[in-house]
Amino acid sequence: KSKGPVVVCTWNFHNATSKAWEVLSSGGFALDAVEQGVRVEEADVNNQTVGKGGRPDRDGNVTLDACIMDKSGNCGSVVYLQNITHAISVARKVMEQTPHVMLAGKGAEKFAYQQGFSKENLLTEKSKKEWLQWKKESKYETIINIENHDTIGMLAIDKHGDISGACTTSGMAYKVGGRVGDSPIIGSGLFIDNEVGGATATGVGEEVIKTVGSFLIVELMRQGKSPLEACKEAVQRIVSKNKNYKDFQVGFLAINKQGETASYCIHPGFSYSKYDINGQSNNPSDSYVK
Ligand code: SD4
Repeated sequence: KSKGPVVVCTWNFHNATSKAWEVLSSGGFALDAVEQGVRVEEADVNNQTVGKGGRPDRDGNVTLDACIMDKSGNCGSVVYLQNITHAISVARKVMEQTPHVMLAGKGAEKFAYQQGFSKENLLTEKSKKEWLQWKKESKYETIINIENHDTIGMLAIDKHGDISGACTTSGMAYKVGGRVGDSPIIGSGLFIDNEVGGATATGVGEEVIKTVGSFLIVELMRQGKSPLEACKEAVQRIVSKNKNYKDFQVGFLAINKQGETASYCIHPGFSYSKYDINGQSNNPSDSYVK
């Protein structure tokens, strides 16, 4: 049993863990905490990797991926969602209001409007300007630790000891139209098993999908590994399968049922934000490449 509530999220998204802690410290559920937490970043137009203000695909469309998973193993996901800021809340509606797990594109958007979400333009002037600049050369490359923050994946344990998680992103900047990353894929960008723990991922989603990273980490913890050992082994798996690992970043974050947390990544620069009874902290991640 864990020692009280705790929340962690990828990168130094301290506003997000603060919001989640508000929910947890007043006795709220982990599921509400992670949804409320990541919504902070979705709404922040200065965060160009999540929600509103996110960088577009190469055609200039901002397309969002998100998923959420609760203590009972229920999950909801949206992929290639356009014109809606809070993809995570649409994912939660998919989980709670439909018999399905995943909705894509136009169908997801239509469902969101039916659920009362409003249509918004997600492409800010800043992101539009940068995209137009990028178009001049149209060179697609993934930038390691882009501005030191990207996808937000969040894991929380509430006062009942129950675990939930959420993950939301605008994906890789200037991706091919239609591209979906790991973030909305249950088992890749996020996985929760309330008996064991949870894990979430950030970085180049293709590499995470190929090794089903978050599921792998939870299964390794089930076998007795600590969160750190499990994250390390998942990074090791990617590195051993792809000789180009020097060119891309992947970072994993995990929590176990006892409330122990850890992260590990390929390249230095990744960190995670944590909030528990001891307050808030930024936790730099150990990395495979030193
Ligand atoms: C993805 N892992 O879509 C996500 C987020 C990302 O740089 O863009 N990371 O692959």
